[in-house]
Amino acid sequence: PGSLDEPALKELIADELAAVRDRSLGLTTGALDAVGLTEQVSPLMSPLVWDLAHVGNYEELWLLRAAAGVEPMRPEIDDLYDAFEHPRAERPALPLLQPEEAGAYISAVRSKVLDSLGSVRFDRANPLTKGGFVYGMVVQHEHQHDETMLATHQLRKGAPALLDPPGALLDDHSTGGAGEVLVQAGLFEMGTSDDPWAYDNERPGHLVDLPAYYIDVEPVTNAAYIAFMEAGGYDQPDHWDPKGWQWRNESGKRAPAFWSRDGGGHWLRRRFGRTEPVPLNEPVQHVCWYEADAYARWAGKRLPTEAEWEKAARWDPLGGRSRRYPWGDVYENGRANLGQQLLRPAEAGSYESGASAYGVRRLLGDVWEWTSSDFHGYPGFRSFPYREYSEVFFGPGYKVLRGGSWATHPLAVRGTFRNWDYPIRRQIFTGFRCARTAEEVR
Ligand code: AVJ
Ligand code: FE
Repeated sequence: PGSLDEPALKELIADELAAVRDRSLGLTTGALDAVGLTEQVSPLMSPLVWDLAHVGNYEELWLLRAAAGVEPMRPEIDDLYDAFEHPRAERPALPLLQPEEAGAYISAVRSKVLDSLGSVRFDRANPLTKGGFVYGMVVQHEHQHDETMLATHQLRKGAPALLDPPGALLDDHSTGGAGEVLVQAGLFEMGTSDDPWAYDNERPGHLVDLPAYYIDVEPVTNAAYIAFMEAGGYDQPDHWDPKGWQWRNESGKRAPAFWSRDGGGHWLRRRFGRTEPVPLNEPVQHVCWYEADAYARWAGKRLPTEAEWEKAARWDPLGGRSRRYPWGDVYENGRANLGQQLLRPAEAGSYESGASAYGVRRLLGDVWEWTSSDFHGYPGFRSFPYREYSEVFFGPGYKVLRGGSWATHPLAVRGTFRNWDYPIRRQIFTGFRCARTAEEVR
């Protein structure tokens, strides 16, 4: 979006608004009946019909009221769809709009947005509209909720929902083993000050000096994770953070979420309502931060900090600058498993063309990657346009996740993008890779 003039940017925005709405409808009214849309499958998740009306209400607040100065359409429902008024567990008991009414409301909002798009000036002096920021925020917000809806689908029991069939995996395999690469000590630019659609928590760009470290070329696979399990990894308190050991004891978990064993002792997983053998060569998915942290200690490594993750993904040591994506500054299809194409991570060695300058692969897409870092604002952070997007989550309670998953849309992730969750959470599409500090060269 950074290189387009205002008319071209508005055309892109209209196209992306249409595309994300197709995606949202495919995950809701196109996938389940009214019962399926209004039930709650887990206290961690909203009923899907809440997400559907919430994205429309957010669009009304930001694109109609804030950007276009349009009068509220349904101010009486704002409270129902304010995520801070009602935690997820409470949402099924609210007088929510039923699926048909929710669909009518969000499409009424959308037509007014399209009617007003031509007359809203993308004024450079107004940070809300500069570069189309608030439109980019709303498109990303809906895609983020679509990923959340996929997590809800994954948690559902019973008959599989009618999700779009997965596409084919591009044949882009490398043959080499994974291993790790050395990232030399030195400065890199973390975050961004000029990416037009970056969130407040990605800003401002700033220099970070890191000691040398090794980082895994690929995310940890199911095979490697099973080796940890078979070596008694879940039974060795030495591998675990004390709070992780407490989680292990209280939860009773001894395998990634959605895994079970068949009669012969082989690992199975449930994926969108169907049970299948665990593919050994795919990145492990649905592990919490404590499990990732324990695995890394067992392997003689540790999780990367988020700065280490970002340097490996973005820094070009020859060019002396950070890039938007591992492979360069422009998004290109086929370089990462993003956008709900496969409905699962791809096997090890895929997407070699998405490697970073350091040769680190699959940093974007496949699985969100846990980092060792707590979620904080960068030096000079300023909340924009509202504190509840990120600032209220800063602190030691949340761990940072990087890189997006197969369920993340390309517009809702980049090398600077930061996600966060509690260290006990496993319902998101999350795996990890390991790192270790390089010994000092004497
Ligand atoms: C950035 C994924 C943690 O889902 O809570 C959605 C995104 N913010 N609506 C979330 C978000 C407001 C957020 N995460
Ligand atoms: Fe939201």
